[in-house]
Amino acid sequence: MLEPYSKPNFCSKRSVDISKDLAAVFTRRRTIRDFSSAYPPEEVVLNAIDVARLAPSGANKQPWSFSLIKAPDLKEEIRKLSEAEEHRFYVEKPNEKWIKDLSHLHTKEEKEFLTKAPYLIVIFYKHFDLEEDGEKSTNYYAKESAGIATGMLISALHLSGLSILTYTPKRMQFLGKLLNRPSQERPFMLLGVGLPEEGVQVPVISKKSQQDIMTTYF
Ligand code: IYR
Repeated sequence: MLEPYSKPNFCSKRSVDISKDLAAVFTRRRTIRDFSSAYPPEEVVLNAIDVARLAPSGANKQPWSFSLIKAPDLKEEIRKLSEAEEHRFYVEKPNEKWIKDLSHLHTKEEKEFLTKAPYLIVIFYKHFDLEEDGEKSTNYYAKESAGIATGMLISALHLSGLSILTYTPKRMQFLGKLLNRPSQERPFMLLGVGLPEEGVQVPVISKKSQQDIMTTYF
């Protein structure tokens, strides 16, 4: 079935202005590792997840789920299991090259943000859905789709004035178990969400220029 498309308003000059403004706004997006314990309104986070839900996906299967966590005991548990995983990553089975590549970011095995950030969001992807009769219904490009939805979520949070930390412990199956997710859901990423701690500092990094990352075929 088809229906008329209610298209967004388009005006050349305005579009150019908006695209310029967005580039400036996103230049100021930075990963924050130290969160203030202040709670921004829950509604902002819920609205951002409402934006993510609208992302395009393979065959419109929407192969994702979002767990929004505020409960302190659950955050404690996530931190405990994450730090055990990070201990393995940094100390027990260190990959020296990987750790060297991270050194400029000042990451470490302690993950205070998991208990300090007011909200944690875990994004899951699903290669299939389970119908009520137990039949499997295949999803397509599940990881790519979850990636697009996560990008839209991060953008919506940033445009709403919140900061985030993208977190992916090397093995993160424990998140599905802890959050009681059905077995077809695989953790994709965890986001710490909130406001930056007063006086927070971020690593000096540079981004590749458009010239570095784009080839034109006009
Ligand atoms: N999971 C570890 C290591 C880590 C890996 C990547 I790739 C990063 O961009 C940052 C950190 C940690 O969170 O410390």
